[in-house]
Amino acid sequence: MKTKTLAKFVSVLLFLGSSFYLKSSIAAEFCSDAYYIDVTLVNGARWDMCWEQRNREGIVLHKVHYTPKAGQRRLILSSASLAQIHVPYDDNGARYHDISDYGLGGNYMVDLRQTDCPSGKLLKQGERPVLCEQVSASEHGFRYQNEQVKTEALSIFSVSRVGAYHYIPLWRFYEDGAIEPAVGATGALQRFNDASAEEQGWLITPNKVGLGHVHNFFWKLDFDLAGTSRDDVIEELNLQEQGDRSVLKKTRFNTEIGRSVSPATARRWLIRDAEQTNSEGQSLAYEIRLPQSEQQDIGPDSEAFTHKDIYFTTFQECELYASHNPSLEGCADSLRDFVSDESLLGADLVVWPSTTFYHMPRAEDAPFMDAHWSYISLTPRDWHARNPLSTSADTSGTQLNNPEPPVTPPINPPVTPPVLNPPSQQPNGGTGSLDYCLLLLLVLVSWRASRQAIHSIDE
Ligand SMILES: [Ca+2]
Ligand SMILES: [Ca+2]
Ligand SMILES: [Ca+2]
Ligand SMILES: [Cu+2]
Repeated sequence: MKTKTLAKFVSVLLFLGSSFYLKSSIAAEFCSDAYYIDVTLVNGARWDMCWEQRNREGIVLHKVHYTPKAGQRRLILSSASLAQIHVPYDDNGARYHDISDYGLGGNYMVDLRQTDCPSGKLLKQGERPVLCEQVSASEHGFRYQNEQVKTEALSIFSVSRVGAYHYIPLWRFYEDGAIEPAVGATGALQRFNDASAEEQGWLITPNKVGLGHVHNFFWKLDFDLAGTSRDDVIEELNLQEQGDRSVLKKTRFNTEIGRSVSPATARRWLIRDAEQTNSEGQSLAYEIRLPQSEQQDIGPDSEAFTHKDIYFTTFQECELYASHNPSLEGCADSLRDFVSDESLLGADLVVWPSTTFYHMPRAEDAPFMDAHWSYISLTPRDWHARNPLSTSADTSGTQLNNPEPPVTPPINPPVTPPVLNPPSQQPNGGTGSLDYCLLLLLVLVSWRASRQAIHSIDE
């Protein structure tokens, strides 16, 4: 009896020891424990990564790994950070390059309080709490008949004060592998003029114009899909009209290039591992979309890096910022010249997406303005062979040729007398009826709620 208890005790000790060893050995793989984030979400998906604080970029993430529920742990991003916040003003009185010329880290980084990070964990750089790690409900779940799943997302954010602005770089990591890099901008307006400048902004009090400006956000994403850096390829997808059909065109880029959004062709980009596949033989890929393409900043020739929305380059150690990059030892000054005709084949690729927010001040921006959010979208495409959140058998599309819709006998339209004056109340069920209004209201409310869920950060 005694030996049995002792053996049990020893085996428990061994188990605890080995799991501790395993965990710390993974952390020690790329960084020390203090800079290692390792979170398993409610349905079993896990995200782990290292972080670093730099004077210019602020928080830089390294070795971002995703493990789907009961799936394989794979590297997605070797490093990820913001690479510029470019803020040209309508009156041309200032054209800020906030990251390269000021910075998001060092003295610009704001120390966080626990109240800034409700039910989250503050991560410290030395003694300074600079990063908040939170887990919250996400809208990436699903429902089908009786099956329903609620999901969570891991959020990581910091706050930097640059001039009158507070920037909130935020990374959201979802249970299905999606990543949403975002930046919130709040604080106070930076520049004003009198009423004579009304065409370069907005009168926010009788003789005070808040000057209009653009925030161009650039990210530097070094994808090394599945841990291999030299077998990733870039493709652009465009949906083109051909008669009554739409055709999906895929174009592979073999040399460095800058590209722009194209809402009319639903343009998006894929970074795809040319070697490694999921269990169904499909290439592991991430899809990159720039959903906030309602506005673009195409600046003067001196700011040619604004002329494209996304750039694909080969990795160069000295290429750090989208603009005002230190041109030491022959390194180029901006994204425009990072694109230097180098071959993307067999190279370590870097993706530089951007998004634009035109900030037209309003009376409500004083004394402090609400956080306005800019974001891009990175979604797994065939990273899994099926939705990792469901265990149900897949019975969809078993008949690949979609059956013809059942033929219904033609109905002779009922003869109705012409109505001279439109009825004051619409018949039930038609557009404009109460049912329709209720439905629209419901859709609007749930859309607002889901948007708020993404971006609710208590400042
Ligand atoms: Ca790869
Ligand atoms: Ca290059
Ligand atoms: Ca790469
Ligand atoms: Cu602004």
